This record gives sequence, structure tokens and C-alpha cells, in this order.
Amino acid sequence: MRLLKIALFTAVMLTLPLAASAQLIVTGTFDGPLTGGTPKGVELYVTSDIADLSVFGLGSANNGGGTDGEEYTFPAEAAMAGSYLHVTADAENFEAFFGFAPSHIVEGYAMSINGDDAIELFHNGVVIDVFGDINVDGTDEPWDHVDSWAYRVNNTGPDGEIFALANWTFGGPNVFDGLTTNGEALLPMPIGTFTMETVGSSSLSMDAIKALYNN
Ligand SMILES: [Ca+2]
Ligand SMILES: [Ca+2]
Ligand SMILES: [Ca+2]
Repeated sequence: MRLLKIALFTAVMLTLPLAASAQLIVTGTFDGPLTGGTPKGVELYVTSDIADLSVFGLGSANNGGGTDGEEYTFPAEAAMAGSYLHVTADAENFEAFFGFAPSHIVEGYAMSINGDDAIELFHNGVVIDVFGDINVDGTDEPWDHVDSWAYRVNNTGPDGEIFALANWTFGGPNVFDGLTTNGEALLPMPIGTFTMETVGSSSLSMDAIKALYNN
């Protein structure tokens, strides 16, 4: 029995790096219709508590030009399981358009996306999730979301560095044209609705495993 417990404990420890990188998922992208084509940005979903968000970062791979690397690094702060992160450079227009404040405001062009750009999520410098093909300009591709949005299908992701088109839904190009709020859209972005039934291997509560091991 003791051997079994040790084997189980070892197996769990080996899966921990995977579980850690699966703590954050890209769940949405948006390209708004307000001044300057704003708000632009992404939504992420926290699958399990993160003590230090600064091990994660984002990059926008623009116009099929391949990776730009990590262009934005999250601040050193905690994030709670089940919460959504909304990252944009356009705080004021984000709030006007979606009706609530974004959680993270970036400087510069890290979130400068306009429907044909891919998004990479990094964990300690390694890509753990991606939206879009970083090497393809998204114009007229199935994932084109110019003046529109893309949203992850529930219970999917993260997808590593290979874009999984089937895991995404779309508003369709130009669905936001001429609008002032998301709610007015024929098909509004379902922002803040992603859910994940299983919380990855980390839902195998470490406390439960330790209790078993110490028995
Ligand atoms: Ca970029
Ligand atoms: Ca672009
Ligand atoms: Ca348009």
C-alpha cells in the first residue's frame, strides 16, 4: 500500500508542471468599433488559483508575421480560480462598450489587434495557448474577427501552440460596425461566460493527495 501511495504521489508531482501552465486560458478576443477601432484586447480565464501572475504574459502575432514574443507581462499579483482577466490598452472605451472595467491595462501596442492577428499566451516564456495562426494573416480566414469578436467554447483549452479552430465561436466580421455597446450587437460577445467543468489535474486537490500519502 505504501508503495502504491508513493507511486501515486510521484505521478501527481510529475503532472504538476502541466497543471501549473493550464491555470490560465485565452477565452476571448475583441476588436471594438469605438474611436480608433477600440476597445481591442483579450479575455483570459483562471482555472485554478495563481499566486504570482507575473509568470504569464501575452503577445500579439500581427498580420501573419509570426511570433512577436511576449509583449506584455502580467504584474506580480494573485489571481483567483474562476475569475476572468480582461486585458486592453483602451480602459475607457472598454468600460463604455462592455459596461465594466478591464482588469489589466497595457501600454503600447501589445493588444493592438484588428481581427487578423493571433494571440499567444506564455508561461515562463513558453507558449501554452494560442488564438489564431501566428503565421497566417487572418483576413478572410475562418478566424477573421475584424470589428467583431471570437470566444472559446466551454470546457476547451488550453491548446498549446497549435490553434484549435473548432474550440472557438465567432460573431462574424463587422458585427460591431456602427455600434456603441456590445449589447446592441446582433450577436453580442458572450464576454465573461466561459466555464470549465473540470479544473484540470490540479482539481485532484493536493491536500487530498497529501492526506492519502500521510495516512
Ligand atoms: Ca505584436
Ligand atoms: Ca493586424
Ligand atoms: Ca468594419
